[in-house]
Amino acid sequence: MSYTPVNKVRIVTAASLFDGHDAAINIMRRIMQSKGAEIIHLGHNRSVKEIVETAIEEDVQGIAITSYQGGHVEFFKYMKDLLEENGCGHIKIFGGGGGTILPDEIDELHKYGITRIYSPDDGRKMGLEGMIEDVIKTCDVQLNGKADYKTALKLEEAKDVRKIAREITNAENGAQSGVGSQESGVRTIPVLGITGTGGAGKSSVTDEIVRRFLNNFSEKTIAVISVDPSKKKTGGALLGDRIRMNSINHPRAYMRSLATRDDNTALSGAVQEAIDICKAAGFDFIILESAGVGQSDASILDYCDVSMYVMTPEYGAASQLEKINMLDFADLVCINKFDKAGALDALADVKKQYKRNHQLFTAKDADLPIIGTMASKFNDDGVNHLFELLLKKIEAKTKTTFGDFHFAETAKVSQAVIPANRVRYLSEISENNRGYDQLVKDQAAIASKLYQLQGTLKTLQDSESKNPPSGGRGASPLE
Ligand code: B12
Ligand SMILES: Nc1nc2c(ncn2[C@@H]2O[C@H](COP(=O)(O)OP(=O)(O)OP(=O)(O)O)[C@@H](O)[C@H]2O)c(=O)[nH]1
Ligand SMILES: [Mg+2]
Repeated sequence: MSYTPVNKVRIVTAASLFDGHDAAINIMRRIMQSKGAEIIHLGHNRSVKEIVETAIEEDVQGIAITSYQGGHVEFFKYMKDLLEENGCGHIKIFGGGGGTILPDEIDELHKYGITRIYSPDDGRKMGLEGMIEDVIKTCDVQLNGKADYKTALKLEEAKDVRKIAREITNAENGAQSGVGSQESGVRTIPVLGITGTGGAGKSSVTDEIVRRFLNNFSEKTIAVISVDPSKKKTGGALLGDRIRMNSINHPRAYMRSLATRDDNTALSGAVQEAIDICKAAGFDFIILESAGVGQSDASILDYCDVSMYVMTPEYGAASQLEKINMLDFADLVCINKFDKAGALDALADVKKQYKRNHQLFTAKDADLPIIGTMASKFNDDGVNHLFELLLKKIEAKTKTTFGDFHFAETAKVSQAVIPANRVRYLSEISENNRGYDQLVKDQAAIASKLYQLQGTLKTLQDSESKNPPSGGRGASPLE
């Protein structure tokens, strides 16, 4: 009979540094999710430091890794060392790497304190499900309670993220955090709520905002609370937002992923407490990312001071825009993936709809808080413009400034590295060249025929001049 965990099991998964072999860990994490676990997946090529920092910030029970790159003994031992050094030896480490991890190396790693490395033999005996049940059973421990760590946090972090993480775990599991909803002192700590359709680029935009915030305000700290959906069928969740967050591994940044734990919402029931905990910890700015939402969801508004709706140019027909609730309320609308065809038309349509919703019929298009962005492009002008508007909105709505900020004069409009009308440029060139090649071939065939005819004509003329027809006018062979 399959094992049903008593506690919510949260596990960080990744493939090791310099390792692109991610098929095995993707299989393992999907089985874990199907057994009700919440998986914070980091993808491949992840360093020990990134993985340990994530495990501590996310307050997980376990880390599960595949490693095929050959450096597994050093990799797993360093992971154990780093967890112990930071007072987090309770986080269990699991791994596998098929035949690349030899039996005596597995013994060595187990003796060192790695919870379990699974060999191909284990796979044969236990089956994939058996191995995963073993991982989940071992991780099925209660994490609630006061975090009492024996050593100070050695990782470079502006705050003791272990304690913040544990308070959020307590809130998620229904225990009182005791933080309350008041802000620390009289400071206003702005909360930006980001919502939008699934896959529109909410996390990518969040990452770009975090990067600009950390680069521009060298003393300020930021917390990101990111929500992804739980599956109704299994209770498990893929908390995948961290894959997009390349700027979050920073001493002044904290990130926590939350599963909705309810199939009908875009947010977790612990969101308000998580925000209060981050405020009490003294972060200067908090971003809340919701799970992907449909047209009607606007629940994020209850939790934030400034809200942003992220969508893409592919929303369907213009009439679909009339149904989107957030176009009534969002302080900023971000049309991401502006590199896609039809982006400029989408921008014009959304602006038209926004004007109707807000009765702003005489407003200038340029003054509307609707920006086209390409979050996947480095230093995108659209995102720069979005960040500038965001700071202005925060100041206007919460009277908070983070410090001096000089806006660089940018084009304010996203320019794709390859503009939409040039996306097919290379195939157009090759189509053109192939067409030209064909034309040359056809012309050459015609020329060759003509040449043959000309040759025949000449031969006949030559033979005629050598043997003129005797008497009278002979018929020319060409007549
Ligand atoms: C599939 C594969 C690839 C695919 C990877 C696809 C992908 N996205 O993952 C491709 C073709 C891309 C590839 C590329 C390369 N590969 Co390759 N690859 C393999 C192969 C055939 C299978 C690995 C695998 O995924 N197995 C499936 C898993 C589920 O089974 P398993 O490995 O037996 O693991 C068992 C347990 O350990 C356990 N387990 C494993 N992980 C985990 C994790 C957890 C949490 C748990 C609970 C259990 C568990 O589950 C299994 C149960 O039986 C192996 C050879 C082999 N036959 O094992 C080589 C192998 C790993 N590759 C190898 C090499 C060298 C490469 C390349 C460098 C080749 C090259 N020169 O380009 C590149 C590197 C790619 C990169 N960027 O890192 C070598 C590594 C040698 C070494 N380290 O000493 C191997 C061993 C082949 C060989 N004999 O030379 N590879
Ligand atoms: N073409 C293009 N792709 C982008 C852009 N921004 C993000 N993406 C890609 O879109 C995909 C989804 O991005 P995410 O940032 O994970 O989107 P999300 O809205 O957070 O997704 P969920 O949280 O799962 O709803 C990823 O593959 C990104 O790399 C962009 O400007 N242009
Ligand atoms: Mg996301």
